[in-house]
Amino acid sequence: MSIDYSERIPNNVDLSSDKRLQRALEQWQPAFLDWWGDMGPDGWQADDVYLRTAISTEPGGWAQFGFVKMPEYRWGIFLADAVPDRRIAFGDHKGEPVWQDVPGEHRNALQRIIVTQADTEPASVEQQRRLGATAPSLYDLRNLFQVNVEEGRHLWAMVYLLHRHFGRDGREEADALLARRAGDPDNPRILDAFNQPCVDWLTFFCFTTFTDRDGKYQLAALAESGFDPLSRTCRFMLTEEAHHLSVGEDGVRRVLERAAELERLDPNGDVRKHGGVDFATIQKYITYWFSYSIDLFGSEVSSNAANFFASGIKGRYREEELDIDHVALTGTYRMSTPVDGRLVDQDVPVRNAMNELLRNAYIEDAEKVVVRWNRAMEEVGTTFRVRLPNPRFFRRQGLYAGLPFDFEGNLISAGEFEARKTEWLPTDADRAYVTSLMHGVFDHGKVANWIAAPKRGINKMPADFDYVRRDV
Ligand code: BYC
Ligand code: FE
Ligand code: FE
Repeated sequence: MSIDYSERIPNNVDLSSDKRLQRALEQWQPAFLDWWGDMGPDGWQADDVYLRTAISTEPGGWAQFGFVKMPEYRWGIFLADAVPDRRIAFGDHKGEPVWQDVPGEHRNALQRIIVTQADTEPASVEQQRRLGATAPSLYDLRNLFQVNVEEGRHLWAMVYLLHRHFGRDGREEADALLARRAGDPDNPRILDAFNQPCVDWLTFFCFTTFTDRDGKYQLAALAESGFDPLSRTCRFMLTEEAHHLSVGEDGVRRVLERAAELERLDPNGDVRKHGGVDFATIQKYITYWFSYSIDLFGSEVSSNAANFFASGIKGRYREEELDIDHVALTGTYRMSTPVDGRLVDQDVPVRNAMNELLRNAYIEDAEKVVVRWNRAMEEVGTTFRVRLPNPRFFRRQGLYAGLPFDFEGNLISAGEFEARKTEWLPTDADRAYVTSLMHGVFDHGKVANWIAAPKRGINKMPADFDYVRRDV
């Protein structure tokens, strides 16, 4: 379906046919723009940035590239096309027609999920707002801003659902989404990864690899939803998400490749001496963000998740297309559970293990990223290999929260964890070192010393294209 760009709020949901809704969203729009001005990218707001904008929801043909000033980006409301005669694919309502409106009995749960999803989008923009000043190249600067405007659009996607389907509560929640702040102790964002600082580019690349990847899996699970407007909006968001993941994966790969290059230059393989990020530090950043990101799947054993599944609100990854038991009332899932200082296998009803199943799908995908990074390391002739920690390591949510596990997932003493944690996690000194490397590089074709140049550009443009034109 094509998108109407003549409207104040571009959309493909026939917004003008519902004047009340249109007016309410047109009132929220200036508040969003104020938020973008206050909490969006710090600087560059008056500059031309080479951005893609969605022009239709057709697969493949939706992106239009051109120079845009960020505050003039056309944020809008885009749903993927409806699937005719779509049926609920799982849970207690399996086989029933999907809902176009919110069923009363599932209203609270749906609202909570939508608010939680929505909250992450502006949070990430806030976390990343000062990165522009230290971008390693104009190419990277542009990618940062592309991710930021699209996260802003994802907020619009959820706010539309809140306004359209949740009445006054929904409008209040939409306002609260512009009031919470990432990292603010008094009014923080909902999920903990979204309150962590993201002030250097190695963190940004780890965040887009691992935390945006949680977005991919959560959105995929919500794309299975029996609430059809949520499913359709998530399906379209997923098409945008792919770019965020590639920005992260490619970014980390370039930092690794540069480390390998500098390692070769030095007789002792000392990467830091040549101004690069050494492998040990890159590994620690990866470890940290992987652990924070797997926390985002919630508790291993969760009655919330069981209810979401039973009611048809949130499915598993590829629920509908996989040949699995879509009712899941009978199976059990074996979970390694800490009991009195040791790990014991316990069987839990499979519906209660839905968070863990989604996390497992995510981890499998993250392992593939690691395989690709390590293939690149092999190709450049270094012996270093990236590894993901055991999912029990360094957790704040769920069964393993706060317990001392080593990198391999063995339960150790609290004292041993304290003594060894600097082997696994970034120290203040590591962070200070990474921060010391961060200086903006904005000259044509130039790239910071600590990262390899990009292999190719955006939209078939050269890698050294001036993707951001400073208004000087
Ligand atoms: N931090 O049964 P539990 C994205 C809370 S990323 C803090 O364990 P449940 C993006 C939980 O809320 C995708 N609190 O979990 C990426 C609950 O609190 P209440 C975001 C946490 O409910 C990058 C309590 O612990 N989308 O799009 O089964 C850039 C016990 O709940 C955390 C979604 O998350 C945490 N990590 O599942 C931009 C999808 N984990 O209610 C964007 C929507 C749990 O008792 N959310 N808690 O006060 C959900 O489906 C679920 O809320 C969760 C948690 C999967 C997050
Ligand atoms: Fe997003
Ligand atoms: Fe994203």
